[in-house]
Amino acid sequence: MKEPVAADYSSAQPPLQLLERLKDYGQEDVFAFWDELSPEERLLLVQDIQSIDLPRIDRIVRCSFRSRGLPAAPVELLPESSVSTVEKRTMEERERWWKMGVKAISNGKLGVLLLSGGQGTRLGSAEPKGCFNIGLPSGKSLFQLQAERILCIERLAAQSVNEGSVSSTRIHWYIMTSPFTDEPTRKFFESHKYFGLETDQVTFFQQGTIPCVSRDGRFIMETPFKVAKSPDGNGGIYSALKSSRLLEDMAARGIKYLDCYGVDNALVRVADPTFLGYFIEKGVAAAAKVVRKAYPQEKVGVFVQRGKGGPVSVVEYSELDPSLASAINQETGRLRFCWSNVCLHMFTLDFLNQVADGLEKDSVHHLAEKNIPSIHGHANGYKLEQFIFDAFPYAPSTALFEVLREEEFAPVKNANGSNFDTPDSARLLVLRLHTRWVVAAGGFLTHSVPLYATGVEVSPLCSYAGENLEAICRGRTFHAPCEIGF
Ligand code: UD2
Repeated sequence: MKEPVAADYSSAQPPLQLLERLKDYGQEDVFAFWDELSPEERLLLVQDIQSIDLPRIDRIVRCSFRSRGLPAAPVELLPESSVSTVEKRTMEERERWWKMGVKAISNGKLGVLLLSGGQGTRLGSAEPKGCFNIGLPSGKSLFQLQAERILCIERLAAQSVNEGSVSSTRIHWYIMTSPFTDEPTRKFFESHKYFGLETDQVTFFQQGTIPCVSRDGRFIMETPFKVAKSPDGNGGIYSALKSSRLLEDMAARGIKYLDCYGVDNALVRVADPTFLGYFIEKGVAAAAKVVRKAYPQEKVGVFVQRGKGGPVSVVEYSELDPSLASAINQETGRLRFCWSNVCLHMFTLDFLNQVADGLEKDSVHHLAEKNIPSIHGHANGYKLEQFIFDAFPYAPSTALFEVLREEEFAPVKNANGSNFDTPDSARLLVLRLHTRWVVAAGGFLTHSVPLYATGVEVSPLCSYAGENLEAICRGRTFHAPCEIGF
């Protein structure tokens, strides 16, 4: 069939067949400005509408609006048994899990999934968050820190298998972008030569977008010839993995487990062997690292049970009743809902295959009430998105693995000057942790600024979690701030 051209749209009427289809879904208003559009703009509008899977989007909008009106299953506390806590963890268990994880990685069983489609709006940066430099002595971006942690694990895995020699353990890194972050992310990796990774061990793929809708479910127009759209949430990963056929790619590479995390965490332990070993030993389909919630209003999801004995789920901070967020356990004096989601997940590939179908069939998306830029100024409407943790209720078995906030969770969310989760707060968390590593390995520090505001940075190429630092640090004095690298 011949591709349409602008000249095809010089007639006064919109294409009848397309108009009828839009009427089937109550979206004929997208043609409201047809008469005022040039033939070129009319072509762009037709192409924009044809890029939208109308039956699928209609199903998502209807299911999501309907679901909003239904009573949600009551929120119950997690049974204590569902969380592996730090205080109950023995050194023997940690060593066993680390060895199991390293072995699985050296056998090519682990893939890494990075969620990097979000925009850095709250950070005040136009660049993808992974490009952000939080001000460490090395000046490394979040992407570089994460790439070097992968390189470090590859080296440790190779050494573990062939004592001394370095075989080619390769971890495949799947990076989900959005239309907002895809091009700048690819360019950033190319300009930094993939931070020392092989180009063929990194796969970029885009998540989908969904039209923004008004309170009565109608598409909002960003311009007279363009429907307003937004990324479909980090839970868009499931449909994106399916449509890009990357689940087959993972199977072809022999990958069985996927470590899935958010880009905006300066302390993220990418491809963490301990977490992987725990996950394999538990034999579950889905797992998450959790930290104890710091304060009621902290912008983190919390793990709950949906109904007595119901599935493990996450209630996002934007959807948690404030009274539940502040509820205190009278015996311990701690927050009742204290196990925070920190966007650090592990899934089996089998489960990813199952859940992609389940989530698609159910189609329910979260409705985020927003002011949407439109032809009528900022329109009151909804962005529709799925969350990565919407998968948990579909999991036949789950496990939660507590980690220490000061070791593994340094969110980079807000611009410096904000109260929480800024580049400065993340930088200090990294410097304080690494300074503890160096002192524990026998190093000394001198500092020209107060120690609480500085420290040393340990390159991920030297150490993943503080190991193997004796040879570099013992008896040496480091002047903070500085990077300890190769
Ligand atoms: C996320 C978690 C929240 C808590 C918090 C901790 C979700 C849904 N919520 O909240 O429970 O763990 O982080 O810091 O995970 N992203 C995409 N595509 C999108 C939207 C986001 O890839 O369409 C990525 C984004 O690049 C980031 C991660 O998902 O890596 C978290 O996204 P966010 O910063 O929008 O989530 P936030 O901070 O509201």
